[in-house]
Amino acid sequence: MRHTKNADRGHMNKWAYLKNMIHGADVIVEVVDARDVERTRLPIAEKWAGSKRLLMVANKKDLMGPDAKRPVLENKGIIISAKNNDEEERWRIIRAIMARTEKRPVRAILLGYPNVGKSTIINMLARRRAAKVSPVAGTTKNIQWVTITPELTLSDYRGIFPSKESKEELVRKGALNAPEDAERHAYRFAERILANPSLRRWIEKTYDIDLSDAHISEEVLEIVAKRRGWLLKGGAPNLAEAARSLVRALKEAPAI
Ligand SMILES: Nc1nc2c(ncn2[C@@H]2O[C@H](COP(=O)(O)OP(=O)(O)OP(=O)(O)O)[C@@H](O)[C@H]2O)c(=O)[nH]1
Ligand SMILES: [Mg+2]
Repeated sequence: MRHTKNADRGHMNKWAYLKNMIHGADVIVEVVDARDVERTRLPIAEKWAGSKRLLMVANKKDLMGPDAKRPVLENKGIIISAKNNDEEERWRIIRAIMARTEKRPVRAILLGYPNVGKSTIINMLARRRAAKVSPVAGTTKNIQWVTITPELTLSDYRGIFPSKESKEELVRKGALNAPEDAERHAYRFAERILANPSLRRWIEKTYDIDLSDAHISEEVLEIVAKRRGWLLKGGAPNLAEAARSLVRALKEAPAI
């Protein structure tokens, strides 16, 4: 009994804490993935923030495929590529944040799915390596306030996602690391690759392989393993290694 009660309270606390953070901030920057805006939004945070204080920033523009449509953003949101450290983009974000409130100085918080690039945005705005960045989801653990201008202080926040989200969806979005489950996920991804011509072309280019003879997921993994020389002792392709590689590579795919 007691155990259940505590677990429930722990769950409540996580969201109550977030709600508190949102209420304490002047502006909430919702960072989404430019390749999949609709499915990387955070409805609960949007609701708690209210549209007036909310700025939507779609990151990883550089990973969008050539035929990708320009994402539709709420409320004059901004599309960027934080990795490029572009000074003009930097000012566009700062101005947009300042425009969301009349308060000075401004305290803003960055929210978003794990791995969408919140810490990269902090570093771009701070023009220095203020926050730790890595391709591993869940890198940021603590709140860290960084001074951007005399009138703007910013913090990122640990990556969050709705509690109903499935593990597979999270892995696909790069929001969950699942090395132990890589194989299972990779088989599903391989199905997507076979079904989606532009994704297929991208994988062929990335691994320098030809998938025209591949019809089932296992064949995709086999071709990847052979091309990379990942073989087991008897010479059979190391599908587990190929699976892990594929899951990693897909974080950079044009369509996620
Ligand atoms: N291609 C590309 N990669 C990016 C961009 N911005 C960030 N990344 C990469 O995305 C990965 C995650 O970046 P982080 O800034 O650590 O993401 P985060 O949202 O802070 O992640 P958590 O702290 O884990 O929630 C890193 O490998 C970054 O280099 C971008 O504009 N383009
Ligand atoms: Mg981070």
